[in-house]
Amino acid sequence: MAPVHQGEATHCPYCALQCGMYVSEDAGGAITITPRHDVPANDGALCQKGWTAAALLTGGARLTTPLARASRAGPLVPVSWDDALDRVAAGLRAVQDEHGPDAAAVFGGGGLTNEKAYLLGKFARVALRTGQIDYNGRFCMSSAAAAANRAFGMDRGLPFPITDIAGADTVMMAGGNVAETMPPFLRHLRGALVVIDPRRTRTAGRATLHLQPAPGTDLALALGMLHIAVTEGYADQDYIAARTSGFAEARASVATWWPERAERVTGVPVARMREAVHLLGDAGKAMIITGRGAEQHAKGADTVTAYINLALALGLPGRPGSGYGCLTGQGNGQGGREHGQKADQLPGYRRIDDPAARAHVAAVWGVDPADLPGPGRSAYELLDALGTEGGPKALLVFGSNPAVSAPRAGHVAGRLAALDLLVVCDFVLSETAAMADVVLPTTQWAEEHGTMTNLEGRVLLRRQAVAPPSGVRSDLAVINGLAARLGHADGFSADPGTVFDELRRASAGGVADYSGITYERIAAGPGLFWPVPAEDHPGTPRPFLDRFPTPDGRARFVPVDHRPPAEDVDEDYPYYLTTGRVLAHYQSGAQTRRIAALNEASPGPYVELHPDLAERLEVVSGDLVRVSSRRGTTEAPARVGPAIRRDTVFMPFHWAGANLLTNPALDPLSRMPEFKVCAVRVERAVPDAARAADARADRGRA
Ligand SMILES: Nc1nc2c(c(=O)[nH]1)N[C@H]1C(S)=C(S)[C@@H](COP(=O)(O)OP(=O)(O)OC[C@H]3O[C@@H](n4cnc5c(=O)[nH]c(N)nc54)[C@H](O)[C@@H]3O)O[C@H]1N2
Ligand SMILES: Nc1nc2c(c(=O)[nH]1)N[C@H]1C(S)=C(S)[C@@H](COP(=O)(O)OP(=O)(O)OC[C@H]3O[C@@H](n4cnc5c(=O)[nH]c(N)nc54)[C@H](O)[C@@H]3O)O[C@H]1N2
Ligand code: SF4
Ligand SMILES: [Mo]
Repeated sequence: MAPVHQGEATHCPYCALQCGMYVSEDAGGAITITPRHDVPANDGALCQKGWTAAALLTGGARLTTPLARASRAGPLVPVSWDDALDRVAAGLRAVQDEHGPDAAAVFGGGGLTNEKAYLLGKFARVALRTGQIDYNGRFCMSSAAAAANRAFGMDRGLPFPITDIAGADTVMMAGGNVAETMPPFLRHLRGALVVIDPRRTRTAGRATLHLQPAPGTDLALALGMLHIAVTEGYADQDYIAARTSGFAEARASVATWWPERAERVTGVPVARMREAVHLLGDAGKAMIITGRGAEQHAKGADTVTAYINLALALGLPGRPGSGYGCLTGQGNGQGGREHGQKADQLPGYRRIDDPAARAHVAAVWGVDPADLPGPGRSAYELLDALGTEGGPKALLVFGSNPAVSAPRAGHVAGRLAALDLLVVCDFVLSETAAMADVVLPTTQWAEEHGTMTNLEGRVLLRRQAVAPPSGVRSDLAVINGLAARLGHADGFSADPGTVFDELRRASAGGVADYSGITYERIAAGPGLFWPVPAEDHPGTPRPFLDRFPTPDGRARFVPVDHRPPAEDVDEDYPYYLTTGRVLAHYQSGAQTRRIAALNEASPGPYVELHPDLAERLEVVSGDLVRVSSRRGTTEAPARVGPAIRRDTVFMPFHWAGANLLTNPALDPLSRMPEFKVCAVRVERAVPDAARAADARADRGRA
């Protein structure tokens, strides 16, 4: 039977699983989404965000005309594209003339295609000649990336196909809640599952074993588990001798981390730690996977390193069917960190401070290597510097909503307001776009071609399936239009295929080598695993099988030690706040809060707390509670239940509120902020109506 034509084969707009889907449009303009079976990550499944993704293509929330303000205090009003782009170019030129090239800054996103991320990085370095570019992936992957680079010489989220996970006898998931963040991932979890999370999440509910540490204590937990593995003879001496360096130092670093000490720090009973080590160590094939829960800490890179040390001691990385990996988050979180929108990076996962890398990329770009700027500020440091003496005075945002998603967001909103010029490219009026001087309306996923690199490092083709509304332009066309106005009529094509061909050349010879990938090659099947150094190269599904891409070919143990959270609990702020995600909403919620079905599923923020704490506060589910940290205060309804530790409260960050509280303390290596733990005070809040009634009663008595 001939296959039924189901529309264009493309991929979901949201997370790094990049589920395959068909998108079709009928004569009346109605758009239908159906899952694909030829993409191993989802194999016919989608989550509710994927199913409802078409709602934003057609709905009234869509921006379809450029907007600008007549004055800083005036409202955003429709303007023509020429007017909008002229204003942006003039504003950029004005701040750079007065304060130098670094007065203009760029903030990118891990949702952008490889082509966009590449062209944005080139635009910053060549057209603006600014070093001030970073992106939201700094808030996402940076700790795992830094740790993987340090240990393996390469950061590819999963250095094996996702389908390998199904063959593992044991998977340890540290700080990942895939049942909500990538539901089709669950189908790949077939063996024993060990979940490490301060909350008994939906993922933990499926686990063989759930370890429930205090937020910010994974490092001690991993050190304790390595201590157990070593003392109980689970260290794989043959593997350690053949494939690694530095084991003696790592072993010495856990000598004093006897499990009882780790129990005192984490709250996880010694017996549970032992059980976890046995499940991993006795398995024929085993994997350790970290998510944001373990990584988004001021010690995130060392925490991931401690989990990698455990994996190396057990002989997992590079062994078929076993390994260490991290859950890349955003749709193109992987590719977005490879091609140059990161402050310290050039395309192909090259370092911007490496003279050979600068020479190679400068030659592709046709510029003098000496003219390429050096490394710039990391994401939070960049946002924190906006509008300050010596900091950027103009900011272009492509694919992020930092007014909601950045740590200490109240302060960040103040910095955004202090700019001379804020420009946001988006297809909805996000909270950040609503603050902008100029808003540029862009095309979306299903309206454009481009490549995405999923959590496995598989480079996929995202195909155009529907026509964009008139009035919008692609991000590439926006960059092209701005570059032309800044004197670069050439070198910034608006055609994704042309940009991809240049990206291939720029990445050639780098760690993330895409030079052998063509649209034709990835159009036929479910993508190619990088590196792909030649057009006849089959791609690299498992890059660590024979050697690690370090100078000596060995993976490196790096000794690390535990330290408390940057802000620990005390008398004034006696509880830990941790933050994360719910199934129905995506990130800052800019997209999903505009979709009715998702709002119905998850209508608003909440504070999850333990029944013991609820009793102390005299609140029941649904009562408003006030949560305060040293940085801000927010209120949300309580959700009371025994799934969370007594000393911890949880808030999703999809609504403004959670990030008014979070601590921007940064990891020294990755510059990751401490989203996953800060100290808070929790009180019963008096609803406005009750407060007003009390005030009336008081007046009545007076
Ligand atoms: N529905 C939905 N799916 C998404 C996204 C989304 O916004 N919504 N975003 C995508 C992106 S960009 C990302 S990065 C991924 C993130 O995917 P995950 O890492 O799975 O998501 P989070 O909910 O941020 O964090 C996971 C868990 O970490 C736990 N946690 C908190 N503190 C700690 C700690 O100190 N230690 C440990 N071990 N665990 C802790 C939280 O309780 C939470 O359950 O999801 C992707 N998928
Ligand atoms: N408290 C707390 N805060 C967190 C986290 C946490 O766990 N806790 N997680 C952090 C993590 S892991 C991440 S990844 C960040 C994400 O947070 P953000 O960076 O704010 O990500 P999004 O909400 O996805 O914002 C993307 C914006 O870009 C738009 N957009 C999407 N695709 C495109 C495109 O192709 N072009 C253009 N021009 N625009 C586009 C969307 O409409 C949306 O407005 O949040 C971080 N913040
Ligand atoms: S799991 Fe991720 S990629 Fe798959 S449908 Fe949901 S949001 Fe989209
Ligand atoms: Mo993320």
